[in-house]
Amino acid sequence: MDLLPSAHVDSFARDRLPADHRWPVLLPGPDGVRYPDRLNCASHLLDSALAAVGPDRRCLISDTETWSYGDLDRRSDQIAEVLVSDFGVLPGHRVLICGPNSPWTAACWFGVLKAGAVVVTVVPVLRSEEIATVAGIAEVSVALCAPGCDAEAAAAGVAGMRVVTVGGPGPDDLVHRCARSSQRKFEAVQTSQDDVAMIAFTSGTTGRPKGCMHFHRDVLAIADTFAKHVLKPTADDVFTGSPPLGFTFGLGALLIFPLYVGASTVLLHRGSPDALLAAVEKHGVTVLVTAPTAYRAMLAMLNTGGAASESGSGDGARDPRLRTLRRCLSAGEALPAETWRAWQAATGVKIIDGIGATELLHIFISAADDDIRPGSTGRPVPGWQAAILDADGNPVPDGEPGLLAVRGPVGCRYLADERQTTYVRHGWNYTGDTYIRDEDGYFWYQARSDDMIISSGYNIAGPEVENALLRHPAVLEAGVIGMPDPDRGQLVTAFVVLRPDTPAEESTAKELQEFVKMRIAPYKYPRAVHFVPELPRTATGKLQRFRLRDLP
Ligand code: 3UK
Repeated sequence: MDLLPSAHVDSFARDRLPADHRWPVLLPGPDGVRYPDRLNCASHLLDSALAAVGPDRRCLISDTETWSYGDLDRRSDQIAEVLVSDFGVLPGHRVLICGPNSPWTAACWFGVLKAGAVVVTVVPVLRSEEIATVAGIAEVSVALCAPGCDAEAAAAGVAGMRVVTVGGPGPDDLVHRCARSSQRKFEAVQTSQDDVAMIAFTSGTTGRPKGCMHFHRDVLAIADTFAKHVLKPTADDVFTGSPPLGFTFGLGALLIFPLYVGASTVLLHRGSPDALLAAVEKHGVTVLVTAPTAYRAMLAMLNTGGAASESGSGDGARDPRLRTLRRCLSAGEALPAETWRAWQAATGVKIIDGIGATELLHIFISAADDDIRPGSTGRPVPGWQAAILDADGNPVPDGEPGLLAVRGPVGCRYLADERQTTYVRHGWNYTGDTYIRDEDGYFWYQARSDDMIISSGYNIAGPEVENALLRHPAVLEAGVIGMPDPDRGQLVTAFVVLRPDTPAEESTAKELQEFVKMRIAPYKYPRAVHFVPELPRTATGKLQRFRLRDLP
């Protein structure tokens, strides 16, 4: 791969890129977008926004404070200066950021990049052992930690890693250091567009985390593809949502995309469904970003006279608290048609579903407005290509299930990891999902490829059974897996969270089984049904199907 001259003094990241022949094919962005050779994505984003909307425009909002674009620019300059002068951070060094969604966490992201360093993001709930793994792989020199995360980071005991609190009481705290720093403008390091800007660790449900390396230009490419062509935000939008800034879904949708157009973003410490509803009302939110489970949980809380179940379709009464909502985005897991319809009935808003991956930074298949086909993820985002292939790289005919393969302006580059050869094959990124493409070019999610259930010789996609269960009004959440079975190989087994007023008894299980048989091919019905108080989920909200096996 011909890379431009690097501005990194420490070449750690570039030295650990996969060998040339292991890269996927990269496509130029849509509309002939070309990025300058020297590009710092942080200063580029901020300078463009400042030029477009001015320094006084509100940018980051939390429950206690509001920062303008000028505030964010100034404080991220100070952070960069403190990193360089107090901690000796050099271009190319790795700086870990661990904190809840907040203006200071966002400012750290910009400050680290302005200093030319590489951001390593993690979700704030990580424990010391997990931090130790990630910080060890990325050889982190400084960890910027919100109070609450600093103890875990210190306990991680990573050699050579200095832990600095952000928003703590001591005089060594980053916020205090910033207040003491010179008020001069920090000249952002003029990185190369293909210098590594960030290392994002996969939220993968099993195994050792993989560090995904993304360039400065990649950060802009996700805005120039998905945000510009599908989400289409404007400067008047107010964003909020639940995904952490340490997860690329949240980083893109709650920080990059609003700043790309000069909009504002409400950063919530806790993005629980009730907190989201409250924030939408309090701040007049127009763009809401969260995962399918949270949309279902919010539906159960809305004042719409129960428009959420199958019977209550059509335009029910709309909850006045959500009247400012203009756009809703869902990713992380498949969005069932039923959830989509219930949300539209309750709010009037058509949720934009989109599949993204940490390896590819953000969303590459999606649809908005009248292009949406409920239950389908959508079509390739402009700038991206998607295909259904078999393991040898041959195309699978439309209408038949196969492996989802994609390529676009961003590609998978694991940090020194052999699993690169599993994710990237034949020049394509294989996401690990089984999909069907229909003759209109729409992509329909089936299951994670390793989650396909094989029972008595039939292939059954767990999510299809889950979606059928979710259509029953008594079902809040459902997870379906294949349990080992001597007769059938695997037994379709459902784990169900019931609404509080429904009895967890044999008759309910029978009713759910009959309900599923009436809606999808009867051989797919769950032969075993277990009622559980909640489903196991990752820090990023994904159902951990492998953990269901240990539940009964
Ligand atoms: C699954 C979906 C069906 C799918 C992510 C938006 O989820 C993100 O990244 P991860 O690395 O996981 C990737 C995997 O998650 N998935 C995500 N979205 C959907 N499945 N429909 C969807 N809409 O298995 C994929 O391979 O945690 C999502 C933006 C950035 C992200 N990192």
